[in-house]
Formats: sequence, structure tokens, C-alpha cells
Amino acid sequence: MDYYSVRMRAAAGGAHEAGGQHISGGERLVGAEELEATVQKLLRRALTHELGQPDFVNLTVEKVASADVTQLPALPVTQREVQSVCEGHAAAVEELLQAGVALSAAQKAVALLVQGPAPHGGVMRGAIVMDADTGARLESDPARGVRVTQLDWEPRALAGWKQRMSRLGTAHERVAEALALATKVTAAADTVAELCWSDDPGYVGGYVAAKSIGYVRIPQLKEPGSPLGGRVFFVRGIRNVQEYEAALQAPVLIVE
Ligand code: PML
Repeated sequence: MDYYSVRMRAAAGGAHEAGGQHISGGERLVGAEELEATVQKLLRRALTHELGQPDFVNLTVEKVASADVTQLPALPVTQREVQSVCEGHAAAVEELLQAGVALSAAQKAVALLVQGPAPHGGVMRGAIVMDADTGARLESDPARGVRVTQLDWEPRALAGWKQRMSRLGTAHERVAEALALATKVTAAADTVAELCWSDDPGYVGGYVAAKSIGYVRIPQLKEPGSPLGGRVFFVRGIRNVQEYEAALQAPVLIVE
């Protein structure tokens, strides 16, 4: 069976490629029978985002041969309990240290997501790539960052996972999507860990993920109403960022 990679990017204040502000995005990898519904769902997401109406929506559909798809088991999920954003940041730094990131790099990453990591302080379209030892930023375009494409859950695995994670309530869609991405990123050779919190003003949670610690949810990483957030991929030993990004764009399905 072939798959279809479906990608959505929405921006406001100018065409996306001409520097419009990123509003929302989505990545799916689905069978033919799910294609139409998936396109509709992603378009609805673009048109109803809390950051406002987009001026530009890019929806791309691309066929992917099943032989090219790698299957990965989802990272295990745990949660840290924190009472404030400050405690959330401290928990994130602790988890990053546990995963092998240097303290200065972990602290720098948290500070960057707090201030807005794009050149003029806004959110980036993709992720920061950071040297896990020195904290140096390695992505060639600090407004764009690196993107992770062509990933999804295998539908039966997703249904089983949701059932087991019913304690998450309405957050489960968002967590499932983030978990798929974190599983793919942390499986890539050279990734040490990932730090993420949401740029959605209505969602204040995020996570630290690594092969060694799994997906550790942290429910408070910013104040409600803040549009700032993003992702940092900590790496060690990469030869060049283009090769690393290419690995993040190879098709992956999450199984259990
Ligand atoms: C979680 O609560 O585990 C999901 C965090 C997702 C952050 C990124 C997003 O906005 O989807």
C-alpha cells in the first residue's frame, strides 16, 4: 500500500516564503482512504488557529512508497508535576541534563524559547539545532530552522495508544502528534534530546524527550496567552545540518 505525505503551513502578514508570521502547521502520512479527510482537517486547523486568520496556506500532498517507510515504536510517556512556569523550566533543565545535554546548553535553550528564538524575537517555522555540549546554534537559517516532515501514527497503534492514555482527556490529539515527532527526532542518529513547548497561546505545556528518558511531559512551561514557544533539537557529532535535516524528512510511521 502506498502512503500520502500531507503537509500544511499557514502564515499571516505576507506570503509564507516572503517572511509572513508562522501561524500553524501540520504533517501527516496517511493511506489513500484517509487522504481527503486529512486535507480537510489540516485546512480547518489553518483557518481556525487562535493566532488569527492566515493570508497564506500551503497544502502539499506527495505519494510515498510503503517500502520507504520506517516503523518506530513510540517513546514511553511520563509526566513531571510542577506548580509554576519557573518550576517547569527547572524540570526541563534537569531532564535535559539527565539525557546528556550540558547545563549551559540546556539553560540557553530555555532562555531562547522564552524570548522567542527567531531573529526578531518571534517563533520559528522549524526547530533550533543546538550543539549539546557548547550550546552553539547550528541551523543555517534562524528564522526557518529545521523541519520534520513525513510522519504519522499507524491508525490501529494510535487507537490503542489513545485508549491506554485516556487519562490525558482532550489533550490526547496534541500529545499523540508531539509524541510521534519526538519519537522520530530522538531516533535520528546524532540527536541527544529534544526540548519543546507550544507556541499556541492557549496551551502552556511541553516536554523533554530522549531515547534514554522517553517523552517527559511538563505541563507548565509558559504563561497562558503567550504566543512564544518552539523546539530545540540537541545534537552531538553531526557532520552537517543538511544531512541531519534530511534524516528528519525520511518517512516514519509510529507503531506500538
Ligand atoms: C504535551 O502536552 O505533551 C504536548 C506538547 C505539545 C507542544 C507542541 C504543540 O503545540 O503541539
